[in-house]
Amino acid sequence: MELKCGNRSLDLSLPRVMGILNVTPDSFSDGGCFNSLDRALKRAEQLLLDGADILDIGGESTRPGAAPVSEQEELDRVIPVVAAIAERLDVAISVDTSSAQVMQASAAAGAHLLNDVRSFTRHGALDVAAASGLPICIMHMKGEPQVMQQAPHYDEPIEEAVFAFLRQQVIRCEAAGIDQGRILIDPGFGFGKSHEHNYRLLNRLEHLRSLGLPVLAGLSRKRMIGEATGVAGADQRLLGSVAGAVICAMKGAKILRVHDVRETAEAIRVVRATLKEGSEG
Ligand code: 8Y7
Repeated sequence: MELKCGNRSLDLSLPRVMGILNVTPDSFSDGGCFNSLDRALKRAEQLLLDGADILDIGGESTRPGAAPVSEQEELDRVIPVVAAIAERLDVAISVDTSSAQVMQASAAAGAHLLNDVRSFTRHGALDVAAASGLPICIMHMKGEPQVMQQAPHYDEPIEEAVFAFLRQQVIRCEAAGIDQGRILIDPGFGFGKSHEHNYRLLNRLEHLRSLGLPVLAGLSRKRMIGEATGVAGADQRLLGSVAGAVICAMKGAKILRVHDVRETAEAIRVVRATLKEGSEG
């Protein structure tokens, strides 16, 4: 299970850790501490030392209720960081964006993976993604971030809705010239989902594997974690988040998108050792 990522390749036979590198001033989880290029690079280096296999760089906050940023602002935040990391560090770079312009500039600056919570539905995004030749991650989301958590409702069981959505998106990607070997799928924890939806999806995560594509999952520090542990505050969700990552990895997720890389990587090493001795590895 090798994912070709431009000039790199990523072995996905066992789960990998993707570290989140936010370059937004309003990002809730790093308090906007890493805005300047220098600080972003330092943070990237640390994430690498901590055990990240991939860095996910994002300049637009997609948390519920977040304000959108202009395309120019996003370019200014993201591209210098992508270019600097591509030049200096030995790590796969993912860019979290919905903008075709940002995707194109990121690919040119040396990115290895395109991660779009809107599944390449914005104008031009799918074509740019196809032309980039890079792998992409498509994710289930219902509604837009500003409104998605207002009473999310599904007429069918959530796992069926997510499965059908992702299958449709895979067909759409293939029609645009992106073959399946370049597609990752993600259930989109927290994106237009209630507590029950999120946990039912987590409980049935292995069902997504029947689409035959590597699964990426992110539940790091999300509300669903705080709701289950009863611990308040996004900065108090470490243990719950690590537990969530371990569950996802045991259920077959190949990439875990997380804030707390050192702790998650340590836990995932136990999962890797376990899976290695089974039929899964
Ligand atoms: C996810 C994501 C976010 C996720 C993928 C947060 C950008 C919200 N969550 N991308 N992005 N999957 N693929 O709390 O779950 O980190 S932003």
